[in-house]
Amino acid sequence: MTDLVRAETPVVMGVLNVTPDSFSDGGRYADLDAAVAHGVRLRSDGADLIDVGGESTRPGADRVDAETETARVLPVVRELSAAGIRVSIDTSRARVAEAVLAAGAYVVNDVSGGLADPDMARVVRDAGCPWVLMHWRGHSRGMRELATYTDVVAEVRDELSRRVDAALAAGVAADRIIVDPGLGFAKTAAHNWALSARLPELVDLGFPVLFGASRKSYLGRLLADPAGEPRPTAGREAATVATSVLAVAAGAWGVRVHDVRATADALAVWRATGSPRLATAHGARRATESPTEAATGGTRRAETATGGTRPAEAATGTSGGDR
Ligand code: PMM
Repeated sequence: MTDLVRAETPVVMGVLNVTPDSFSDGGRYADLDAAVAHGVRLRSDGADLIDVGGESTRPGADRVDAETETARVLPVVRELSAAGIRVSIDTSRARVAEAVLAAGAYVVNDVSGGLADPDMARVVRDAGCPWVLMHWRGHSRGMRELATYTDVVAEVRDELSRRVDAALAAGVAADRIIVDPGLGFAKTAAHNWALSARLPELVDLGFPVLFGASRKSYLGRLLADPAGEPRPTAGREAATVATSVLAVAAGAWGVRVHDVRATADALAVWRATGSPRLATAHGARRATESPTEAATGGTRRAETATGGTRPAEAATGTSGGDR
């Protein structure tokens, strides 16, 4: 099998949450057959990797214990892997990762970037598997209070760089590491837009960058109705596709999405057009325009309709409970 970390074409990771409470697909794939069938479908829609998660990370979510998490994900990973489908395990627990790697998982997707469980680096090093180190500042319950930055892009970059150093010091090979800005994790909508706009600064770290905007609440806020009501998750697909293609054009290695077909189709168009790259963030944006201003541009229509400021607030506010 080809090494996905070195893939030359953008990697599409399809989301498969076997949880009762994830913000977009929670409760839909709790049954094993339904979960496996959905994973197979995501694969045939064009996913390179199926990201199986057994614990919701939505803001404010309570944790489940390791046994419950393992019981949710293990049979799904086993069946998908046996069918020759590459699976990543979305966990921040070493015990869960170890059990699921033994059942055939290919990648560990750790939303805590190795911070939540000190044993994770050993498990990953011994398995020799790719490890997604996502930017994280704390568990879901308290993450809203941790969304304070002076320069979010510089700080995310520095904090990710420290996680990479810790992984390397623990013996993880450099060519197994993937980084991720962690959109919506201790980030407001304005922080997410800044990270999108200045993604090349994270690409400059020299590691593949995974980008996970799919259906997140900042897209719902951008597309708020004239009364300022965020667009529900089901209506955020076109915005997801747009942010994902822009991320790839800015140098992202891969994207993590719920609707694989839509993003895979859009990336096929991007490739057929010669895989155009955006100019660097610094050159591409007008010097006077902040990422937040750029983000609120999409709500101008709604602002005109209401004459108020609520849509702009919606575009810059803290991520809500649906992430
Ligand atoms: N987002 C969620 C979960 N896991 N993993 C990575 N690497 N990056 C992300 O942005 C990310 C993630 C959010 O929850 P969801 O599974 O309901 O989309």
